[in-house]
Amino acid sequence: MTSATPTLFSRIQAGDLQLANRIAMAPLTRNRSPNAIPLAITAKYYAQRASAGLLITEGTAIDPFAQGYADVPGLYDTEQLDGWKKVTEAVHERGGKIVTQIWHVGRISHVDLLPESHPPLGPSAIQANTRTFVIDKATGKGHFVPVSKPRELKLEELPMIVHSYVQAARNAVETAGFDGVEIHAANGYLLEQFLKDGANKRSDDYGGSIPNRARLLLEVTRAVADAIGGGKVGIRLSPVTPANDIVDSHPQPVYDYVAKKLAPLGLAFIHVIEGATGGPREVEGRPFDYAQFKNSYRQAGGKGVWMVNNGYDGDMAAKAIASGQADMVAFGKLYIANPDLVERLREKAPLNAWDQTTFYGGGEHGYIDYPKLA
Ligand code: 8OZ
Repeated sequence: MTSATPTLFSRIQAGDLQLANRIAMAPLTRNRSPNAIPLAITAKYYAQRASAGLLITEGTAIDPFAQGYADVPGLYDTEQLDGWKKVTEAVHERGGKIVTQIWHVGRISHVDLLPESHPPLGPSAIQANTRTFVIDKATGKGHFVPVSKPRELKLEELPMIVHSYVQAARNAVETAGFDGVEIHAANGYLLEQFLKDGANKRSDDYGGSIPNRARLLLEVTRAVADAIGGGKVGIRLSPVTPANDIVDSHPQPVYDYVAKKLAPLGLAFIHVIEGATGGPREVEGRPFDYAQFKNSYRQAGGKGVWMVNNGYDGDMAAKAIASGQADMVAFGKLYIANPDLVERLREKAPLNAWDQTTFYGGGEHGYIDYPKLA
């Protein structure tokens, strides 16, 4: 049997997940979960977007030390999981599929966001030159502040970090009803901080060589895959993003190594941010060969769906799928503004413009009030 060239609207199997099309909603931080609990408007927001082949939730903290921004949801206590259960039920009622992004921010946090004003946790005690979002308790207004100086995680604390990812993944699938998880290993957060030599200056088994720096990321991914099944697990990677002050001196061999080691884990998808997250697709001084990265994965036997992201429009996405450069495309800002993005792309209908002022924090406006096509 011959199969026709796939389009954005062709079905696809991603590990255990049967997806109706190749359009994903990218993970998008929205800061609308006070006390880390997803609200009813969050269920409505995701349900409105359920025609996506796959919804990937906003980054969701795996434990209290994983929190780095105000009003980000969690996966570590009952009320949070009850809130998420309503989200997954609403999405499933509309025939959608939803995974949650499991997230530890590492050094990108602020003492005001952490238990007992604890410093953020990082591979090394190096403060990032970036900011996080806090909400002033007195006025209720959000604003950006520099992140705090982290403390170096001790070698004997690392198994606890792995355990925390595993527990969050189990909670997500077994209690909250998610179809799987995406491990957040991108955008300058904990797993990428260990991976990249700009943030990791350790001299133990988790620093120095590429295998050492990749160790935590791979231990977490293996443990999560063992716990819930690799076919329910994706991972997000950003080889050259400058987001959150992250850099590696030689990203290509780092990511080719990671690709080879991920290949045997039977993952559902590999989600790659091409370029600077939410910004230019080319980053000055940081060349990277994405085709080589993908080949490294395929040549090592990796069968997961290759999902790409960053600045795609409908035409670029269609070309990426038709050419085989990618199996799926994740859209971020377009999904904030277009709940029915699948239908709009299919009909080549005009797209709503997004309103940047309502991305982070606030309520229904800019969240669940973008119109669908008539
Ligand atoms: C924007 C604002 C806060 C967090 C990421 C989780 O970049 C984020 C994030 C994005 O992955």
